[in-house]
This record gives sequence, structure tokens and C-alpha cells, in this order.
Amino acid sequence: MGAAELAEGVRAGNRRALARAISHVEADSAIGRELQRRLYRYTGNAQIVGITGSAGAGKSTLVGALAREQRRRERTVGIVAVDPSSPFSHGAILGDRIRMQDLTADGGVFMRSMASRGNLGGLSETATGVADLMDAAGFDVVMIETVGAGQDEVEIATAAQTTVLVTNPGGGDEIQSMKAGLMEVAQILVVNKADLAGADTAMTQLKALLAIADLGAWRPPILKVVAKTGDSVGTLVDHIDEHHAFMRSNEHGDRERRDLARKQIVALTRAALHREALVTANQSGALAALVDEVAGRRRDPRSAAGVLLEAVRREWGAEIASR
Ligand SMILES: Nc1nc2c(ncn2[C@@H]2O[C@H](COP(=O)(O)OP(=O)(O)O)[C@@H](O)[C@H]2O)c(=O)[nH]1
Ligand SMILES: [Mg+2]
Repeated sequence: MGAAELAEGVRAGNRRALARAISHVEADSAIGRELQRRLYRYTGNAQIVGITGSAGAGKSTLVGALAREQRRRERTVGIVAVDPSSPFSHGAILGDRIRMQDLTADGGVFMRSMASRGNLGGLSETATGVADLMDAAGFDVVMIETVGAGQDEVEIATAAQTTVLVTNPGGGDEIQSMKAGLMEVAQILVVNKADLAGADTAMTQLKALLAIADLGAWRPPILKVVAKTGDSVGTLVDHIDEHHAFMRSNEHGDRERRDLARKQIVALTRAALHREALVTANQSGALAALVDEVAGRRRDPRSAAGVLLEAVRREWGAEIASR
């Protein structure tokens, strides 16, 4: 099936067409790129919500609870679960599937798990692309679950309009050491597992962190939820709706939308540059030669990086000249 036919299928809400289209975007095939070009103009209707936080914070449980609440509100839901870890994570994905069995049987919910394709930044590209496909397919809400740890995850967060950061009671050290960057991509802060002791302490710590964060016009709300029972998940959906309305408002929306667009472009360019530069470095053999020099302590890593960058520039220059 070609890109035109697939795009039509996606727009018509055909689930098989959507599944195929997602596979193309994941594989970064020519059809995948063509689909993204064709369908982007039909996006912008869904609420794209990122759910991020450490492994075990209860993100999957919360995504399930949110999906159930959204279905009660008669909204359709697309879910992208990004799992950046190794083969071990297959168990976790299976666990998520079992926990979400009632949702997988619901025609108003479409779920897709994506495994990492390595650490070359492909995930932020894929997550953004897949969320956009679901948006173009007409889902009212698209949720992206990611483990919030490093730069890649901060970039995945740019795929979402509204990012919910999930923390836990007793995660004090973690909250303290949380990168300001992650605080600043989150528009809603959640203390999940509020049925456990220490939830109020975690709330206080988050408030203190927010007080020193560099924030715009949106004041991120902080709330306690119990994903396991669905407690306060309705309030969380209300906050997500408020942020969505904020993003659409005339007063702030234009600036916020431009800000997000800029972050998305920068994140995707960084990922593409990173990947392509390493491909070039590997193919040219420049990397292998430098590895020998640095391992043998004949050259320091910093200057090796400079030499490598120079080699990549030369290769790219030659490539452009030959066009
Ligand atoms: N006590 C309690 N446990 C929870 C809650 N939400 C999730 N959990 C548990 O936390 C563990 C990790 O949950 P999971 O959703 O897989 O976390 P993820 O790795 O962030 O996706 C599981 O054992 C859940 O049952 C909650 O609200 N309260
Ligand atoms: Mg999970």
C-alpha cells in the first residue's frame, strides 16, 4: 500500500492502516516520511499528553486510569508506550498489556508499544511521528508514556503539548536531584501512590522546586493521585483539560505553541544530526582510527571529538559538492 492510500486509511480511522502507518514511521521508511508530510496538516485536534517519570513510578498504571476516565468522558484514546530499556523490558510491556486488558478490548482505545532502536535519538523522532499519526487518525487524546531520565526523554517530552511528571512518596532524594530541565518541561506535577506514607512531604518538595524553576505564564498544578484505585484521576484530567485550553487561548497560546514548535524542531534536528554524524563517522573509518589512538593514550578524547567532527564536516562537504 502506498503513502496516499495509507494516509487516506489513517484519516478514515482505519485501525489496520494506522498500524501499518506507525510501522512505517518507526522504520523511518520513505513511505513513513511521506505519511508525516501528508498528514501533519490534519493534526492539532488531539490533546497530546506525555506521562513521564522514573521506572516504577506508576506511569503505566496511571495511563490506564487516565484512559478509563477519558472513556467515561466519551473521548477516544491513543496510547504510545515508549520503552527505552533492553530486552528485559518485554516483561514489563507484557505486564502493562495484562493490566490494560479491559482497554485493549475497547474499540475507542488504540495502544502501541515502541521498543528503543538504540540510543541514537531515534525515539524522540518516532514518538512525535506516531503521536501525530494518532492525532490525524482522529483520537481525542493521545498519551505518550516515557521513562524520564536523560536528554532523550526531555526531547520525547517535546512531542507532547502537556507533560505530566509522575513522582512518588519517599522519592525525596530523587525529587531533590531532579534536573531542572525536566521540571521545566512538565506542566502538571503528580505525586502518585498517595496511599503510601510521605505523600505530603513529596508535595512540599515539589512546591519548593517549582518556586525556583524558570516558568512562563502557566503555573503547574501539583496533585496527589492513586493510580491504582483511580483516586483523583478525574481532577488530573481536569488539569490536563485546563492546560489544553491554555495552549489554545489567544492570550498565551500563540507564544506557547511557537515555543513548543521550536523545541520540537531543535529536538528532532539534534537527534537527526547525532544519528547521521555517527553513521558518517563509522562509515568513514575515522571513528575506529581515533578509538585506537585514545585507547592507546596517544590522543585525548576531547581532541579526538574535534578531529571526528572535522572528518564528518569534510565528508558532508564532499557529499554536497557531488550533488
Ligand atoms: N501503592 C500504590 N502502588 C501503585 C500505584 N500505582 C502504581 N502502583 C504500583 O507500582 C508498580 C509500578 O507500576 P507501573 O505502572 O508499572 O510503573 P511504571 O514503570 O512507571 O510504568 C506496580 O506494582 C503498580 O501496581 C498507586 O497508586 N499506589
Ligand atoms: Mg510502564
